[in-house]
Amino acid sequence: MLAFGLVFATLAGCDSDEGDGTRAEPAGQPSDRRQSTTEDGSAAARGPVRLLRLGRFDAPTFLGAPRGDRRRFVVQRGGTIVVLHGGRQLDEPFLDVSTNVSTDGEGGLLSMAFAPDYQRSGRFYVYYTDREGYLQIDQFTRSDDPDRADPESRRSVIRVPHFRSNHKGGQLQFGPDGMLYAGFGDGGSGGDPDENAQNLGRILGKLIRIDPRPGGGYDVPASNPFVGRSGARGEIYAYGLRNPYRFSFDRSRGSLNIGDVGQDEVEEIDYVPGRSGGRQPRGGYNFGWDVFEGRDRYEPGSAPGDVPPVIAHRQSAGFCSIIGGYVIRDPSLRGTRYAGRYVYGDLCNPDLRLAVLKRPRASTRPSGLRVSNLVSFGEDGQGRVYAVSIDGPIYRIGRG
Ligand SMILES: [Ca+2]
Ligand SMILES: [Ca+2]
Repeated sequence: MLAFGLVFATLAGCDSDEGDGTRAEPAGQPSDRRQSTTEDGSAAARGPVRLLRLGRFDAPTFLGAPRGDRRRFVVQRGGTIVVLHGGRQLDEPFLDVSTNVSTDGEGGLLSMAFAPDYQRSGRFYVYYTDREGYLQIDQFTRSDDPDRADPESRRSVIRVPHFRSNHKGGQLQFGPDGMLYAGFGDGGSGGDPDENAQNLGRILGKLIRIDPRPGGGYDVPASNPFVGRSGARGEIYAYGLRNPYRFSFDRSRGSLNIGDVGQDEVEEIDYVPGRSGGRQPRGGYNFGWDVFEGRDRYEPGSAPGDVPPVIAHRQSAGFCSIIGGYVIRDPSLRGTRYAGRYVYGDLCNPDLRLAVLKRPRASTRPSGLRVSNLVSFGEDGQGRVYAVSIDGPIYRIGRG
């Protein structure tokens, strides 16, 4: 297994993938206005699908935006979030929590999520590893300036002790139901030594589903699958996960898609179809770790109701840390082979892959697009999808 943190710390040299963008961009000029013309140019709207370079950032880990908003927000590992208007990056960050953030191991500021009612409430959430060894989710509120958060508005939502350097989780997503979902790794090291992932009494190795309170903290929705079960944490939505570093909901059909980073052999994608009306699955799933790694038996024991992955890639084939992505619902990609496909990748294997998700097994193939040191995907307010490299560049998957 290749540790995520080691790769984070290893900046690759010149990246030939950058030639896939429509323009070469001088290094260190992320706010080059000409890029916005290129990246958003309507003249290119009917061209082939390619990687359109958005810019270069400081160890970016995620990209997001409020629903319907035309801006893009880039999360940077050290603790800042920057705003782009068109292709132009504003000088002042939207938020700077770098004094709270630790970048040890696989840590850092790892993602953000905007409340579904963000236009009215101004509330958003960030996920980071703090300097005391905790996984921390905070709520902040926009200031009177729409391009700046109010740094004084911080409210802690949840704080989870996690004292090893790896398997920090890191994803926040609002579901189709308006609830906040977060992914926590199993506690780190290897082989889940604390046996967290199969233990419903612990919150590590899980996806959780919570309803944040405006004043801080959260409520557990009564509809959560383990509410009322003796010895189980009511927050848990799914379990048996090793490091669900990236997961998403299909914004059209509500399906749950998880990239669960493997141990020494297998990287996997987990998939549960949504319900009618684009609603998310009910929850309660056991994705098998650490009784199973992919479809392989890993440790003795039982994993009741194990839901095996729909895609498994062996590390012997060049995979090391799978990076879950999104089902592409970008209207500008209608009629292309990207529409309705799930895009995902891997930190070590530069091929971005496209899958038709279905149970029990999905079909998958390389897209032809390649990004080195892929660390995340992102989806903006229009449903456009991006690939993020920890080396700095972010690309939109678009026509140009
Ligand atoms: Ca174990
Ligand atoms: Ca699994």
